[in-house]
Amino acid sequence: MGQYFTNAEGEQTEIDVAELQEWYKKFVVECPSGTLFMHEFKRFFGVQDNLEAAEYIENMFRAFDKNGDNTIDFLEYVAALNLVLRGKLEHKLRWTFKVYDKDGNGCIDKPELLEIVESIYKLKKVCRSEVEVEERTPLLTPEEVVDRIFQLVDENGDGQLSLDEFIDGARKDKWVMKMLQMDVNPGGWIIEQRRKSALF
Ligand SMILES: [Ca+2]
Ligand SMILES: [Ca+2]
Ligand SMILES: [Ca+2]
Repeated sequence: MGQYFTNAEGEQTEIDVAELQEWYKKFVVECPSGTLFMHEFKRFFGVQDNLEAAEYIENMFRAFDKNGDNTIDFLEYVAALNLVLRGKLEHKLRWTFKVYDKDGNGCIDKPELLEIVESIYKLKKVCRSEVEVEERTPLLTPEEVVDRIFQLVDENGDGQLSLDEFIDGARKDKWVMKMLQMDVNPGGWIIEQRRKSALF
């Protein structure tokens, strides 16, 4: 027996009741008002004083906040966690696309991608991720990463990444996937933050 939720793709996903209760317990303990504001969200991730990570968290918050009322309610919280922790690759890529597409016009342009790549770089340093260490090749600058992603992914060369280009590009090219996976796989990052946080 489980509770059904509609995910970002409009599909029904089943969530185990016991797990849901566990999530809810954590949610109400940390968030008695039932809605999560940006500053609380940041506190849960322990980044309220970390300006470098703040931008990434703000993008993530916007992607979690489906109805755009600037708070995250329990359903949005569950939908987001369910996607991040268990979603299929394509769903994660769609979610990532939404995080990257800051102005929400349905395309990712270079400044949007650069902003994200830069904040991921800083964040990864902050979190002492293995991502950079495991790379034997010299680390590209964020600008170089963005240029290369556009070269590989912007198929029609219009300087914008559409959702289809984004998903196809990530699937076709291992390097692109890896670069995007710094964020495509926010699950790993969130699980890491979870240990430091009572909320997740
Ligand atoms: Ca909301
Ligand atoms: Ca955009
Ligand atoms: Ca394009």
